[in-house]
Amino acid sequence: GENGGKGEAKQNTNPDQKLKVKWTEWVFDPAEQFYYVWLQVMIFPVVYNWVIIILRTCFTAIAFRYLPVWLTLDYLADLMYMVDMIITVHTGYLYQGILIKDLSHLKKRYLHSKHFVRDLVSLLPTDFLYLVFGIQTPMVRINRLLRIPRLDEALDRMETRTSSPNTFRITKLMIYIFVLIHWNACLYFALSGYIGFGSDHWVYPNISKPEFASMRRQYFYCFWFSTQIFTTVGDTPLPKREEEYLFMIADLLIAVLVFASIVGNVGNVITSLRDRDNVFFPNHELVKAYLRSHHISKELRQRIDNWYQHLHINKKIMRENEILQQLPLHLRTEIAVSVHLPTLSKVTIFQSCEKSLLEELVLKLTPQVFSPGEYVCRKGDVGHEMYIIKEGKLAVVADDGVTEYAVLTESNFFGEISILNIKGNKSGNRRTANIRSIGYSDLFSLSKEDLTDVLSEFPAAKRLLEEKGRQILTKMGMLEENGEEKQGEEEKVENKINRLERNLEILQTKLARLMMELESSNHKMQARVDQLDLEVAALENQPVEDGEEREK
Ligand code: PCG
Repeated sequence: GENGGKGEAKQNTNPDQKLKVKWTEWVFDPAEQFYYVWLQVMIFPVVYNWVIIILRTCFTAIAFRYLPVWLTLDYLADLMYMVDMIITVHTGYLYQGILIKDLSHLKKRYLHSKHFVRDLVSLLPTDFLYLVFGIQTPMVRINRLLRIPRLDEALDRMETRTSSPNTFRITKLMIYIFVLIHWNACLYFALSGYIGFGSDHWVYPNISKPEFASMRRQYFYCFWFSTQIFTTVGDTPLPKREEEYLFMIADLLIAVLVFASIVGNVGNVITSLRDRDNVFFPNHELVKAYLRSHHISKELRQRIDNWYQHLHINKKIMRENEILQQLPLHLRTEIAVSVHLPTLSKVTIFQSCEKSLLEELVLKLTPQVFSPGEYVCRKGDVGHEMYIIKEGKLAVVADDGVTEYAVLTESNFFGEISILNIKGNKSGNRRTANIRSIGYSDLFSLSKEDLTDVLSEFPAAKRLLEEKGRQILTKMGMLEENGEEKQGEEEKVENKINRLERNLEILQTKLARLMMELESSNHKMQARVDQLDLEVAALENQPVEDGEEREK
């Protein structure tokens, strides 16, 4: 009872006993490999019973010929059923995320569950009924079929673990259909025997004919017969008797379901494959339709097609952020770190950075692919992001579009100058150079906001980046030095004007908001005053009459 259970639980926590836990007291974690393997082992006895019991019931010749084999396998399966029950008792479960390992509790839970009843019934020694019906009735073991949920559990687990779930699903479906056809074949043979073998064209031919006597022929013929019905591809002989009609009607109804489930499942697989592609790669069809409807020039359409083609051929995954969205942040970080950190840590500037900075950065990277000849940024544009080169070559080109100042390659970065707000940068937030992709290039972009966010927490990295930017600027003579005070002055004034303009804008917005507020409170006041007026009038009405009378 309750007390006994608690007593046992206390004994378990006794340190002496803890050291040498008897194997009978072992509790398995259902997430463990052992449990998974056991579930797979249990597939065999369950499938064995599902296939063989009906076979022996209907094909009596097969049942008799291999009787010793069947009996051995029967009791082996029973043994496994028994072990399975023991393992079920010894399987812990999660309560508030913690594995319950208290054996007495687990026992009580199992004994009170529906599963226990089902498991027990499926193992009742109904074989004793052989004494009544004789050994030729394997049907008495029909209760063994009740262990099917174990098979479901095993297959479910396999489906979540397998690396090719679609193949697995189709295989599972085919096996189910095979078992169904097998049952039907057995029933067909039994019905034929009942009606009389060879008594008409529909039933199984006369088994005394040597051609149809062999057991293999008997089984294969029946299997072929029911395959024909269930796949609705072959011609089946017309039934002659009422029993045959009923059998065929039932079969054809089942065949509809079988056919529908095959079509449905295969359709699902195809859809899921297409969905996978759609998630991995942006949807080309939609874009194509859009371009067509807007009469985009052929040349541009060609470039876009090429871009898509490049993504597909080289398996570039653009939407990784979307795909991984469903994972919790820490897992996403881990994945991003293991996928992109190698690239990021090759970038010289980040090599000296702390790991935590890289981990923060890595989540904010957006992959981008540029086609040959495309400009990533143009001189004079406002900079919104910087880029890290994962793969490919890009040229820093002069305004003429031909002269190349420098070539940037793998694990370089660019575009940082215009977003860093380097003091004395004459071009402010404008790009200082044109960058053109030479071939296809794989870049990571990092937005200004994200970079500023991250760098504000890592001032050392910020200084490094700024230093490099300043070097480039000095080289190009675009850094405001003391010697160029006049120009600096101009710049300063310009900056000031810019700032003032921005302030003015902000003030204007504020003013507009205030005006709105004023207006609305005005309305409210007006309404209130009206209300008060009414109330005063209502109050005054009587006293005023009194007063008038008094005056009179
Ligand atoms: P940004 O934002 O001005 O955009 C163009 C980028 O080109 C610039 O930042 C630098 O990161 C990068 N770059 C690489 N080499 C050079 C160079 O020699 N001169 C200039 N101006 N930019 C360069």
